[in-house]
Amino acid sequence: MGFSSVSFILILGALRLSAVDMAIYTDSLQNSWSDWSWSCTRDFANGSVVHSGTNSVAVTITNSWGAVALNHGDINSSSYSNLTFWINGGPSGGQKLRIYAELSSGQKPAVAMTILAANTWQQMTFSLVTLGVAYQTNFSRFSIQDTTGAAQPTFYLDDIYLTTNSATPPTITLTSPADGASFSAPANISLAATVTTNGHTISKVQFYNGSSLLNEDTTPPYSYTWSGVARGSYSVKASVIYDSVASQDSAIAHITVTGPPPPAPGDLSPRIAVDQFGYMPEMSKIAVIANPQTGFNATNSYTPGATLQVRTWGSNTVVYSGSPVA
Ligand SMILES: [Ca+2]
Repeated sequence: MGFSSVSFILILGALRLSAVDMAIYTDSLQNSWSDWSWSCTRDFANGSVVHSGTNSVAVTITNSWGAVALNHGDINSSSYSNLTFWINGGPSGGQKLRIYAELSSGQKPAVAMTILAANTWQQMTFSLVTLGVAYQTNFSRFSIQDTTGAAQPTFYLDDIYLTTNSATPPTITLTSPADGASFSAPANISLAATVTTNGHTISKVQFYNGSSLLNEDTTPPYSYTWSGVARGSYSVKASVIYDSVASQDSAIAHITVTGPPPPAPGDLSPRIAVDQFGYMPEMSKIAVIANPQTGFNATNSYTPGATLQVRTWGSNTVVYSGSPVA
């Protein structure tokens, strides 16, 4: 067991170290990216205006809303932070373009691009968060599109990459309650967490009891008072949601709420006790809920509450709980 655990950690470490940028275009399309452009002419082996190497992509928009679009099978974008490329406005310059990305499940809003300068290479970098495709399993396409509704002069693209997500994720610390803390029932438990953003955009902090969401807080200080907690053992944690969709959990605090046990069955009212009758203790028993109208006990009645429980007499353990049905 120990050997397996160590091996697993080493494999994870190797994977992290091997993370690299993904080339989309260098001197040709790379890594199975393919041309899904429309309403434009494009030459993926243009040799006349090149940023690096021997070739660039020459693009001429020929009709309104034409676009150079590059497509790939579903990519898990969690490994990447930015889409970056070099672009040159060619002899004319002045092209007005926008960029938008797509998941295989749908298109994301477009982002305007700076108007291209003539005969000048400039690097444009768009974060996957801005493009709406960060931390997704099905990032599949991006398009650089005309925004004028008309043909546009030739421009050039080169060195198109998805760059590795090397950013440190945020950290979150559950500052309250402490692990191992004990409370008296009914408890009002203060949950609080601090977040180190590490440059990320924080959406909110969520507080959980096990897998059940208790509450969430969008502004620091992140806190919530969990009220009226009954006796029992609980595992609570905080989770930070960042960059719209990514999350990071705090350590779990294991807490105990102590208090007197629920009253013995004899203290409950109204109640029905099913006697063992002193024989056949393994047999199933039937409890009769009655509201006699005549006879010796006509003055007695029973109205069931919202919940009926069956308890073991000695330990008072609830072995069955249900709601009465008319
Ligand atoms: Ca090149």
